[in-house]
Amino acid sequence: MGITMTGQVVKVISNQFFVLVDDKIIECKERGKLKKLKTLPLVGDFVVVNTETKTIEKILERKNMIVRPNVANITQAFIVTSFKNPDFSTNLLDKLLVQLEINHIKAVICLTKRDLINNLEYKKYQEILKYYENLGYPVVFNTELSKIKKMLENEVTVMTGQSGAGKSTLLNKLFKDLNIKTGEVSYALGRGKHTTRHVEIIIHKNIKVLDTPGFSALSFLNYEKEDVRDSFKEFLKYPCLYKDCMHDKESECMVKKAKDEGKILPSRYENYLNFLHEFDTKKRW
Ligand SMILES: Nc1nc2c(ncn2[C@@H]2O[C@H](COP(=O)(O)OP(=O)(O)OP(=O)(O)O)[C@@H](O)[C@H]2O)c(=O)[nH]1
Ligand SMILES: [Mg+2]
Ligand SMILES: [Zn+2]
Repeated sequence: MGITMTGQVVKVISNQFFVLVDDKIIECKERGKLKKLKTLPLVGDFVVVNTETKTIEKILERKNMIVRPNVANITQAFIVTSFKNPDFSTNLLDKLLVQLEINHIKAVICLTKRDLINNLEYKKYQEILKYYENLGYPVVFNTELSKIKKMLENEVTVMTGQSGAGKSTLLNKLFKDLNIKTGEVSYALGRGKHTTRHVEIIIHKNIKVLDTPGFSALSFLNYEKEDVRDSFKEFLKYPCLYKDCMHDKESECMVKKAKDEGKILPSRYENYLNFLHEFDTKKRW
């Protein structure tokens, strides 16, 4: 019957699951048992595998899980955000931050392509970036390699952000002479651009990083409006008369007052309202 061992899923390609057991990658299938339960293994999942039949027998309890990218058991996310190509978007940034807040995952804002904007353009962003930093989100540039490496130590970090933002480029710079144990990183070369096709864990000493395919849109699980509201951490500093205030059409709203007084970044409040109103049109977010 073979033996069962515990390992971590490091790559999934359609229904092939690459599981790291000790120092070896075992290519596994699952026997349909898990599919019936509608819980297929995700990259990052700890699973019990039968090393002889090469089947996944069981998924161990997840610490957390997010969608787009579809990964489990992460401790930190790097939101890779370019100033240009693709353009900086506070909307995407805030959407990702909400998702991470709801799942209690630490977020780091990692900026790329500073070289594509001039100092004058950069000035516009400085205030915005300071605001996020004050909220407790560290801000780093993709050129600060040793600082980034330190931040990755002893964490399971997912690189997330728009397609083309520079996630894979950063990882290549970080691990130049890395002999990746998890097998080769797969990139498709197209028009001078690397495009990641699937999520994969890169393991290097005490660092685990997940490279992920970028996205151009985001979808979320069924969250509650209230969870989205409470993910905007700064709103909590301005308690409203009514505890269930959604800071929308209500009068005597302290959040709106703070926004009018310039204490809340306008784009943060605007993005919040956009997200809130998406609930009304889509009934889910
Ligand atoms: N000028 C400039 N170009 C960069 C920088 N970082 C990445 N690039 C370029 O941006 C393009 C896209 O980078 P990738 O690393 O493939 O982007 P990605 O986020 O992995 O994209 P997906 O895999 O599609 O999600 C490449 O041509 C890189 O050379 C940067 O800091 N400055
Ligand atoms: Mg990539
Ligand atoms: Zn309010």
